[in-house]
Amino acid sequence: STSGKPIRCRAAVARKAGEPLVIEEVIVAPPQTGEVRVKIICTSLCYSDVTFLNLKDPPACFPRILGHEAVGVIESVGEGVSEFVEGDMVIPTFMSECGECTDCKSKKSNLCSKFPFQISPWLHDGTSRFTDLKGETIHHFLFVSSFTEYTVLHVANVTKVDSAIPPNRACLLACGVSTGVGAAWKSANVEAGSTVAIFGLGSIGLAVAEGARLCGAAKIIGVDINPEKFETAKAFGVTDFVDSRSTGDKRVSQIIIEMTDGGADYCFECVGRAFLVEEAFASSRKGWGKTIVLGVDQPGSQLKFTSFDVLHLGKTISGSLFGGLKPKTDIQTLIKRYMDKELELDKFVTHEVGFEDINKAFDLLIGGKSLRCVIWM
Ligand code: CXF
Ligand code: ZN
Repeated sequence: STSGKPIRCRAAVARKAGEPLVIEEVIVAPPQTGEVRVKIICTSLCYSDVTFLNLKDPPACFPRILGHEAVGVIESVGEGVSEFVEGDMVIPTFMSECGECTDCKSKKSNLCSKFPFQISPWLHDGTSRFTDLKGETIHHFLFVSSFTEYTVLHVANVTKVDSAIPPNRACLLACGVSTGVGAAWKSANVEAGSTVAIFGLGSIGLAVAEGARLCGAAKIIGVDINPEKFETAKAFGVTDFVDSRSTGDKRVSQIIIEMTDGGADYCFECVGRAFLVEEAFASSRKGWGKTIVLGVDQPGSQLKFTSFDVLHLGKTISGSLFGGLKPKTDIQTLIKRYMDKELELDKFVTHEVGFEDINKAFDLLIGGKSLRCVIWM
């Protein structure tokens, strides 16, 4: 058995900003107290991996093992771990759930305060389990680092899953699809018959549509600069489309207000641009309109809205990480809904490649050719 010993295996290492990942051998230390070592089965690529590969200034950090949408099997457990045994199928998550803090105990929050969300280059204790063959430390990413045959995770970042779900579907639930579906289901709590507007029809926007469709939304308006995305979007429940590049002298919000007789009940920003958040907020209905921010903008980006809107028009705006989902309970619910053929995960997987072709997955996503590309280890 490999338990208790360092493992030498292949990893795709981000060595320099903007450059292709380098597949090389690395050493993965055994799990420490409260940790597990996981053999990755497959991982998919999320746009955040691209964002952090391209980043030149902090929180950029190299060399680093990126990847955070994966599924794997427990290879060994550290001291004090009773939640998992060797052979368990698990999904690593960038959101932690200690189960004991005020946030974990509240059903209103998924922001664990014992192991807070951070873009840290380390595990929670400020150290790394990865070294290269020259002895240099390799950094972690989002407490997951899945672009490697083996990784080490804190148990607060691991959810056990039923091995009946195919791995190339399970991995999607670790980030993008759960974030979008969760935003509609948990953060917004979209009701049957309501109207929804989604800004940005990438994987996250389409996952919001899928969530809104499951919640029984009557009208789901997709907004994008690329009208070609509408055909794909129809399969995800989008019923109407606004091409934001050809609205004449009208603002997108004016068009949505006309389409919804006063504004959409729920608006979602899935791009990460402040002006689009403002447009989404302006598109939401007075009295009860709710705007949910999912997109990640540049650090320090500011939002502007009038106090009239907030006070007199009774609108609300909020954000959520991971769609407001609690990893250890809500991923199970999403798996059940996939198994019951309600949640459609298959349509998100547009490509699959072997680990040696991981850089092709990056090219496909950056080129707008893929939704989710599964990378098999
Ligand atoms: C994101 C969440 C928001 C900050 C950057 C990372 N997580 C996954 O893609
Ligand atoms: Zn992600």
